Amino acid sequence: MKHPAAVWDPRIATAKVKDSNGVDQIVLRNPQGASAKVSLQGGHVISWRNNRGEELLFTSSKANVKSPRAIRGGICIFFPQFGNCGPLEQHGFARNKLWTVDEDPPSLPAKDSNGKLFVDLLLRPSEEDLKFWPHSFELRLRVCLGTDGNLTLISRVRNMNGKPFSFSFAYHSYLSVSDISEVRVEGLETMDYLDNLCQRERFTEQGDAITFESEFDRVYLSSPNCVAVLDHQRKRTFVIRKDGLPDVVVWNPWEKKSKAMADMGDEEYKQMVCVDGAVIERPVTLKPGEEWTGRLEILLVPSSFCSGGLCF
Ligand code: TA6
Repeated sequence: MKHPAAVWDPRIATAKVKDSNGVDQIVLRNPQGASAKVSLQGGHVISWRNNRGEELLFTSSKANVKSPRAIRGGICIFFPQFGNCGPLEQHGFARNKLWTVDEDPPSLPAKDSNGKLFVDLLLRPSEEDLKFWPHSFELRLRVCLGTDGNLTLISRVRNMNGKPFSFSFAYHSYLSVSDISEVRVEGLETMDYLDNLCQRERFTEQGDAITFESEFDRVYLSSPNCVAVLDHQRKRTFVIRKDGLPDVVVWNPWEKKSKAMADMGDEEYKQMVCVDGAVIERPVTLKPGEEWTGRLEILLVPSSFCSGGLCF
């Protein structure tokens, strides 16, 4: 199934620019001044700014922008696997591939019926991909920027194969925070989780909200469709709404791991937290011709708004 038809409005301030490697990036900018930028390298959202021009996604100052591999920051897609098993690269190949703009019209950013700006990207497997993962698919990513500055990512995976296949998926989202020690994640209380720091052993979250005081790497299972990331120092909250994405990954590498990562500054772990809408525990299985959709919306609100029932 294709995305609904859209109207191309040439007056909208959108642009196609090239990065230092000559790869196209699509910029969406709404009339209020909020913007989002997505690279065809990886279908990677590399920037999301509010109408004051503040960057809302973390990107490391040491991110390797010369490499064709995913940069450390923004929002990238893990597909068709989460983690590192079998012949595929860690978290699958989608984030390391060159995507195209979906040429089924419009070929440039456009507006949907709700006034959201969007661009559609497409990934099909290369011959090389098929050697390691022999399943023909189409992965479509719609990146939308609302009039309110909300960022929405809608992915569709279609089975173009003669046989069923299964996959995992995550929107690996680096949120920019003032100081990780001042951050709380709400909405995952009492959830079961797999702890990646304990060989994926299963535990149940006991505490109140999640807070951070050391390395953190968990997959919360069958979680509610809304999670809030409160940044006390900035007095603002990221509200993450999701659909088709039952699991939530929460990750902060903390100091020791950051120091071991070539593309991360030693102290930069303080300014980020990854909260990923994902499908991990029970991979999606698609029969021939079937399609799956996973939708993630992130909005930023003053923290005082959060108790007003945006989520819970
Ligand atoms: O749980 C998130 C995670 O799998 C972490 O273990 C960490 O490795 C992170 O993703 C980033 O992975 P990357 O391959 O981008 O270094």
